[in-house]
Parts: sequence; C-alpha cells; structure tokens
Amino acid sequence: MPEADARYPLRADQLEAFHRDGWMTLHGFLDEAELLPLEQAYMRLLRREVPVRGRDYCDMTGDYTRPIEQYEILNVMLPRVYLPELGGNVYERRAADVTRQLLGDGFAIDYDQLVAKPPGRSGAVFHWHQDLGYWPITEDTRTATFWLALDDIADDNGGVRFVDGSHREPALREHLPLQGDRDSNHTLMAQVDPDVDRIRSTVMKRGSVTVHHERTVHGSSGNISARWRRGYVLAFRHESTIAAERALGFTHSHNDDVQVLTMIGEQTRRREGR
Ligand SMILES: O=C(O)CCC(=O)C(=O)O
Repeated sequence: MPEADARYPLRADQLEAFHRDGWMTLHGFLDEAELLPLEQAYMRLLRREVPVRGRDYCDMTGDYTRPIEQYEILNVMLPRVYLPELGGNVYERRAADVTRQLLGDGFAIDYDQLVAKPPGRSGAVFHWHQDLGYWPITEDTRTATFWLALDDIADDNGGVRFVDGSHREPALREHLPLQGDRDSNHTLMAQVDPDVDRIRSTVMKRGSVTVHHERTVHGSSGNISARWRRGYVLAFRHESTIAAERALGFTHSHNDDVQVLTMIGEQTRRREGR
C-alpha cells in the first residue's frame, strides 16, 4: 500500500480516457509545496550545476554539435542517475500509484528525462512520433509515460499534442526521415493527417500531468511565447521489460552505443530497400 501522500485514486472516467484515447490529463497532480524542491533540482540540472555526462545533456532537435547557447530544447536524460536525491520523490511515488491502477503490479521507472523549451524558441519541435518505435523490441511493451508541467502549458509554448486513439492501431505508423535524408538527420517523423486524425492539445496548469501509452502518436511545436515550457518525464515499464532492455545494453542514455533495431528502423530499411 503506497504512503498516504503518494495515493492518487483514479476515477472511472480517467481510467476509461487513458485506455480509449491513449492518454489523459490529471490536473493538479502536485501542489506548489511539492513542486518547489523538484523545480530547484530541475534548474540545477538545466544550469549544468550538476555534471551530466556526454550526450545526456543535449538538444533534442537532432543536432548534437550545436553550442549550448544555441540549443532549441534543453534536454537532460536520466536526471535521477546524475542527481540521486531525486529518486523516490513524491512525483515518482504518486505516478507509481497511478501506473499500478492503469497497468497492474510489477512496474518500475525505466527512465526519466527533463525536456525544457526556453521562451521564443520556434525551432523547439518534437516531431510526431510513437515512443515504442525508438525502443528495442521486447515481449511486453506496456508503458505509462508521465509528463509533469513545471509551467502553465498551451500550444503557444509548445505543449504536447496527442492523436486520440492512435495507440489502438494494429501497427506502428510509418516514420519517415525528416528532410528525406536519413544520414544527415536522424529525426524520424510519423505520418499524421489533420483531416483524418483527431489531434488534441494539452492545456494545463503547472503541477498537472499527462500520461500516455507507448503507441500514442504525439509531438509538440516550438515555443513562440515569452514563457518557458518545462516538462519532467517519467516512464514506467514492467520490470521484465526493463531487464530485457538492459540485457541488450539499452538504458535510455544518449551515450549508449548499442545499435537498437527498432520497428521504425525496420520500416525505414524496408522502404529504402536496404
Ligand atoms: O516534451 C515534448 O514535447 C515531447 C516529449 C515526448 O515525446 C515524450 O515524453 O514522450
């Protein structure tokens, strides 16, 4: 039984929304007193007061070589590895309680991540994608990915948008290389048709979270506002899945040198006749 402050009983309509749409918003997930220490830790990592190794501090727009001052997105992979005091915080514990209600027992944090867009970064785009396409093939793929807002979120500061029900499609969508050149740009983009797909934005206050399924198509536009857009991601997967990933040498660090044979990679190779 989780500690009292970690309990977050879901209503029936929230459970239903996650399974029907492939994502949901939980408003007011953390209160201001709970957010403040997390925000302090977040900013220490973002300001590089805590050392982060190699590519785990990077821009997520596909360019690892750009000087930090020119980053569009400030991304920190595996913050709890670099700042162990983050481990076991109230966000982690409450999200674990929600995961248990959504997916059952035996789930743990596979990885965490900070995804920040400073004000006025129109290039801070996460192209449409399905998370599962970037991960190794495992028997059990179930995932609950939490995205905690440290700022009020809307479309203008690059809030995440989701394609409702896309997690229920029989296969992953085809992901095409951006700019048609897989070698110079490693960004892959899922095909989304605004005339057919039901695209929904997230509009939520600081302290709220979205939770999404590993197959739900999602992405976000640049930050054209004068305020920050800071997200703190936690992904829960089954302990057996995490063990299978680690056995392949896959840790979600951008320093991993394992060549992951993703489903998207397969699709791309097939399409290019390789
Ligand atoms: O922060 C974003 O805009 C996208 C994050 C994302 O793709 C994810 O958490 O899976």
